[in-house]
Amino acid sequence: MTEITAPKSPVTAEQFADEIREQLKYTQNVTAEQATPADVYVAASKAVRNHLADSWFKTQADTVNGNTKAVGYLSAEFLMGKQLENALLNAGLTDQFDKAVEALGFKPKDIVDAEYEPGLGNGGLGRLAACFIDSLASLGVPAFGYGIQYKYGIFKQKFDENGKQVETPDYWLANEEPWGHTDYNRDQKVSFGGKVVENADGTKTWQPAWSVRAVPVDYLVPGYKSGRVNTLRLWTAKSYDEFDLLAFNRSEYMDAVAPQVKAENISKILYPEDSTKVGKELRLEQQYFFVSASLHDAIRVFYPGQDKPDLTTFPNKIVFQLNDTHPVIGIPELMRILIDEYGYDWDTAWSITTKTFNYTCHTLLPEALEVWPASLIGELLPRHLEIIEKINAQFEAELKAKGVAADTIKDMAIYTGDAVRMAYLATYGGSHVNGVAELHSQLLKDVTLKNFSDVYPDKFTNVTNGVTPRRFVKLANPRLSDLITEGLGTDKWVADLELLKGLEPLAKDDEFVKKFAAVKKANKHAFVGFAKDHYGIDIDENTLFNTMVKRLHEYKRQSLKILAVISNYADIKSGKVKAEDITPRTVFFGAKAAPGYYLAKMTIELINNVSRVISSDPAVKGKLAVHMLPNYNVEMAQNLIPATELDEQISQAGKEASGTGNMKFALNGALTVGTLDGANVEIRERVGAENFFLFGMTVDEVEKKYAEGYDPASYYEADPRLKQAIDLVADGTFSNGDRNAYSPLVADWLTKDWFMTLADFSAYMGIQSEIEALYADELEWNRKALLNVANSGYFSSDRSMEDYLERIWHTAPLAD
Ligand code: B1N
Repeated sequence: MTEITAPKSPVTAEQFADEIREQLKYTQNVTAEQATPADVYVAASKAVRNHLADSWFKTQADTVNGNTKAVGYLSAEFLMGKQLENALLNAGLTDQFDKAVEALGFKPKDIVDAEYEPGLGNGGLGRLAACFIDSLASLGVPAFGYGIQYKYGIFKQKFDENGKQVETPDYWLANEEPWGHTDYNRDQKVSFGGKVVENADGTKTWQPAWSVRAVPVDYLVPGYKSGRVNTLRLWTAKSYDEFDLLAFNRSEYMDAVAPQVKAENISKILYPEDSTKVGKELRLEQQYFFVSASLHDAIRVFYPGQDKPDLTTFPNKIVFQLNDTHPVIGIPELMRILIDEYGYDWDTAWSITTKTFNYTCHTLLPEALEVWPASLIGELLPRHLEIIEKINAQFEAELKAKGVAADTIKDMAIYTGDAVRMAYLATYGGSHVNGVAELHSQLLKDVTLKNFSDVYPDKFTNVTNGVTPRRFVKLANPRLSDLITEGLGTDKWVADLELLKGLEPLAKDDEFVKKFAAVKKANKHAFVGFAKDHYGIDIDENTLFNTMVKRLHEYKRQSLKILAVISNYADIKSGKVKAEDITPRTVFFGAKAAPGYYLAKMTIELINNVSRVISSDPAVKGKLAVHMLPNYNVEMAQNLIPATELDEQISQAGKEASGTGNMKFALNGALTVGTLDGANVEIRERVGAENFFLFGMTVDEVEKKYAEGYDPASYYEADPRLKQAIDLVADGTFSNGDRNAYSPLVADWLTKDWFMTLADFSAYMGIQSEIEALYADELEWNRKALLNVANSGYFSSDRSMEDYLERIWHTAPLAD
């Protein structure tokens, strides 16, 4: 039946329309006349995929045969965002698509919108992985992303009538998903449980109790105009035992499918925790599942058809990056593969393994570093626990030989007897450890991993995060993109973001600054339409658009922002600020809270109720509005960031490892109000202190205050505005008179306030007058915003990848 012909390249719009028609007819089985936008979306996606196929095959062949080492990015999360528009851009097919779709009688936007966003990540860490693989393909570096194709992604967030977060399952595969190709013939077996037996010759054999079938689903990762297409290989778990016939015959139907359910559970759901402690058996199963399958897959790819490959060359073929501790079980797994499956001795295996892995740490919160109970590893992966014990013994001997003191050695234990510390295992078992912004990497060396940095100083390095300019400027902000291209006289900046520096002189040109201001205005207008369509809300576009979007966490301090909003509200309502002194503002929040994170969920409820009270109060109409937008995701980011004028990056100093939203906002011409935390520090350095609203305690000041003994209530007593804001939360103003509604939150602020929201409140309020004074001068505001764009080219993920290539991976793009 199928009669798809090979795509012609370069393709005309007419040919592309024919290809879509062909897909409609032969794979969707509808005529162009019957087709809906959803049909055309699938058909067009498949047509694009076909266009990429030859480049994909060639990239694979060059990856295996070339003399450039590949990169394996091991990550439990890849938060890809919608694929079609990005694939069209990178493949150079956008114009043909637009015309072809119009010729078929559709609007391109309706087709692109028909895609359902895959939410296979929680936030920054997952989105970073997606930006990195885009950049690697764009640079022409051979790379594999390896992860899990979760059946359910990050939950969909709704709010109930009381403003509480309600999570609903994200069944993103409900309809045909044209991008992933399930490759049943490249499956891997992954085993669990059982016991280890010692053979007569002293070797060990693991006799597992059960196995699952890891089936890869391949996604193409097209580089931007690079002609290269890499692979994102996401594993899905299937059962070997379709069902248990014996049980079935006894008509115990539920029991009969039990093995299948158990196996398929492994890739069923993404853990919705973000930088918090998880530690669940299923999570360890997930981690081992994708890492074991990926390592075996790499051996299959690089040593095709070889029963006895020379794996001493493995580190020359591929280098694996461990995206946080989630894939760190890969270290003992590679040891096991080398020793038990391929017969290498311990020392050879260790030498191969340490050369193969590197570790990126994404946090500073000690509780977020994964620690697994040894009993759990012993039950699920008994052979790995033995290997970990042996790694630990070798490590201790090495430390002893280096003269490290006995208690320090104890503090540094990878295996404590009860638990396995995955960050320590990763640090010892790999070649390099990096943090994700300069300040973060420094704090890793000075605090979190200090002992390790003392003993192995050369392992430690920094690579500051970045974001892909393709998705977050070119696609998200077409108006700004056109203006940049006009200003620079070239569109080469899309692949070479440092070229934005060329805009700097234009900040002196008032006419250009006005054009820049007009772009922001148009983006605001467009977002008003988007918000009306998606959330049914009315937004006044003649207000300062002020945004705080990110996961909800105490350390990120959404509390600080909402207390400031409450204080503004009170001041406007009481007439304390005169009407002519008010800068009308619309404050946008977007944030998902982990379902079990009590205070985070209560903060969402508070924001929703502050929003409700403010929007129904005529006294502040046109002056202040607050919106908690539901279900913050990549699509919302692409629409909201270009429309934002003021971005909030107000975490407690020393807690946000990097942040990547901060980079996206600066690149899209928002000014930042922020603390000296994470990559804010580097953004401020680059865009200029005069173009950044800095406030709040530094890391050192925070440390000092903790040491002195922090008393939040003293700040409440000392600042009447803070007292008033907290009192309004406590007295039921935002809970229909119910004084208990937020008492846990209020009690936490006044007695614990672990992240010192109260201590930074006065400084945060203080900076607002500066913000508002500047905003009153439209030209000056936009000049500064343009300087943010001009000086943020460094924050391209292309630059991050170049840093990894040079400092960690020691590899290079494929030759043409
Ligand atoms: O990783 C981002 C950084 O920009 C952010 O500052 C950082 O908070 C974020 C457990 C995490 N750190 N740790 C996680 C995610 C999921 C999970 O299950 C931890 N995410 C970050 C990119 O470097």
